[in-house]
Amino acid sequence: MCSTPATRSRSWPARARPGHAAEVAEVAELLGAGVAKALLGKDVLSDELPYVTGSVGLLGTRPSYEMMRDCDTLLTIGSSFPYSQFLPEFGKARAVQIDIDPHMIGMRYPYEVNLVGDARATLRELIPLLRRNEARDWFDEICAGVERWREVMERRASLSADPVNPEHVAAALSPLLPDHAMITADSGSATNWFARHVRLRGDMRASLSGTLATMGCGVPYAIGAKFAHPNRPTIALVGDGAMQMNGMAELISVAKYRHMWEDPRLVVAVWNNRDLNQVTWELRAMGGAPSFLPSQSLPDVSYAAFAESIGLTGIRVEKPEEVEGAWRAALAAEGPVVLDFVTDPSVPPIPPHATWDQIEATASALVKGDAEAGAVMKQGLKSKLQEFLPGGDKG
Ligand SMILES: Cc1ncc(C[n+]2csc(CCOP(=O)(O)OP(=O)(O)O)c2C)c(N)n1
Ligand SMILES: [Mg+2]
Repeated sequence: MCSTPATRSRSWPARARPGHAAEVAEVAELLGAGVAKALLGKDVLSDELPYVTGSVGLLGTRPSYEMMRDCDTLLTIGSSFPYSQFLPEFGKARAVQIDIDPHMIGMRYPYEVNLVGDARATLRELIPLLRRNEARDWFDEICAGVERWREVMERRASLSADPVNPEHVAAALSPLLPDHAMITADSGSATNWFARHVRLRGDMRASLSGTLATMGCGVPYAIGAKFAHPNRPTIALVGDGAMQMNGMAELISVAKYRHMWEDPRLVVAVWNNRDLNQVTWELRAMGGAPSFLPSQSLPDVSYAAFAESIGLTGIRVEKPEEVEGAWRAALAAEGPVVLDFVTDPSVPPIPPHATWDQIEATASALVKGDAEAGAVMKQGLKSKLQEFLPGGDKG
């Protein structure tokens, strides 16, 4: 996606509270800008708005990446998003920052105008000073990129895998999410699928370990969310490594406190891929190192059977066609449910910029004797191919 130099454009990651959504949307519409969100701010603005490009960063979307790359102006609202390689190149965009914390001012980008204040109050004072940008070509391009990305994501999620495509698990949840749902995501490959496939809307809330990216946050965050809002359904998206680290023990707390919650629904969805998969991919993509099975592989534990053993409901899902029904059953249940999705570890979380270097590094890891080489290569190419299909992302 390209903007002409003459096009006045704005893009910004945001970590404002949902209460600021109306002002953020008004500014975007006035300026003909797109909005990218740091992961911790995913619930600030609805993913259903056509100009919301989704998450930004390594776990982000291609439209966010392109918008940051090509914009001529950056407005950052309440964000400490630190990865400057996913912001506009220094000196390329003129930048304005709004943050309530003066320590954040100028930390991540050379901002020309720094406004210390509450996001909503500051935007309210800013809005009357803005003129509507009549040139809508940049805005239209953003919206077209978002639409194209959604189609690519749908196709990726619909690919077959062995046995269940992990992207399909997240994609199937998204349209079923109840209003007022609260979602927590652990740190692992499923964080990618949460970032890219789960579309938040209305007053849904979501959180994860945004700064530390620690494993093990998913289930305890969900328990905390239930205590904060016992009348809202909660869904935790968790890897099997995190379950083995502490999530299974946390289920005992779920069993203990479940009767204190007015809305009984707490769903713990496990991506059971028998692997510390996010790191396996980091090793493959960044270092070109083959996956080292003794440190990466995990025992196949029945999370569903464990749930049943402590009085919760457990459902093991081994076939793609069972995924949607399992989500529906869990979201209609009268108590906490553990969904044990047996997913394929060879589906790659391709980064939003997917350079040839990274593809080559992946390939070289495979040549060096990765145990899953064949399956990985097949799945990676299948996924990448989706971006080049008609209507797909050509960039
Ligand atoms: C406490 C902690 N230890 C290690 C890491 C590094 N790390 C990030 S993701 C990951 C693998 C997570 O495995 P799993 O929970 O099975 O999820 P998957 O990536 O397989 O979906 C590891 C080891 C971390 N972020 N936090
Ligand atoms: Mg795993």
